[in-house]
Amino acid sequence: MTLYQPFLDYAIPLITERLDLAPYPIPAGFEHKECITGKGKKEQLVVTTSHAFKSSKLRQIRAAHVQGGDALQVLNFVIFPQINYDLPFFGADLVTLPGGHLIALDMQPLFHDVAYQQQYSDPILPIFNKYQTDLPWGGDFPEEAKPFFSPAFLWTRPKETEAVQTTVFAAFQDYLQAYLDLVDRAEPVTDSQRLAEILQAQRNYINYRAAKDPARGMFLRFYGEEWTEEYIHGFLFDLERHL
Ligand code: DBV
Repeated sequence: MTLYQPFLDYAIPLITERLDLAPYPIPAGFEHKECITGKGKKEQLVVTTSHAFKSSKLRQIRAAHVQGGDALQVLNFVIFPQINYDLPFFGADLVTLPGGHLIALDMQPLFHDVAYQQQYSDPILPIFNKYQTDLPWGGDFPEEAKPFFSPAFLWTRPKETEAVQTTVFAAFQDYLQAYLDLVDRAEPVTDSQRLAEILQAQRNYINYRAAKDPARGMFLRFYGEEWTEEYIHGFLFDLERHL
């Protein structure tokens, strides 16, 4: 089973069609990594693949896809805008573990003022509302992560795999399309004060995610410390390396 492959198979052609896409370099050793976990009958191949692109308005569009059998499927898909745009991040964390499914989808904001919400959250709220009944709030959520999410944050723990394949997949498509609509409308920022605020907000977000990556433990177990830390800082959340 590869639960999230259809999500990638949807996203990559869509961004190819809608953006002036170019490849984004993936450091050697990170395009494809595998290991075998467990012993005897529990032996399981775990494959992690990476995908990355950029466009004139988007600094990095990247996906990390972990495939390790029925009880381990992850697609973490994040879009980091160029630092001269005040666009939110597109953040999708689609996680299937032995304990169940955990889904996070959002346009993660740089700022929290009313004007920013009107521009970047309000257009998403109708989509969010459309899925609220079928994909209700998932409960327990780290307090310190709250500043990084918008009012349209879809956080849910579907009981059925079928709900992931149908409703979550539809929500992912709607959120990604709506994000690309925001990108279409975005104009570059030139005010130096505003540019400094954008850079600070991007660094806060990316440094938080690199520091608190919930996948760190999993990657450490599979691939060791050196690979994991370089993957996190040199690919998944790499802004500091490119300033
Ligand atoms: N999460 C990532 C990356 C992943 C990834 C790069 C490549 O940011 C996977 C893989 N997320 C992943 C895994 C788990 C989670 C959980 C494997 C399960 C961890 C475990 O239970 O062992 C949203 N993701 C989570 C959780 C949240 C998120 C809230 C629950 C774990 C927890 O309580 O911390 N997405 C995540 C998050 C931000 C975000 C915290 C913050 C800005 O954008």
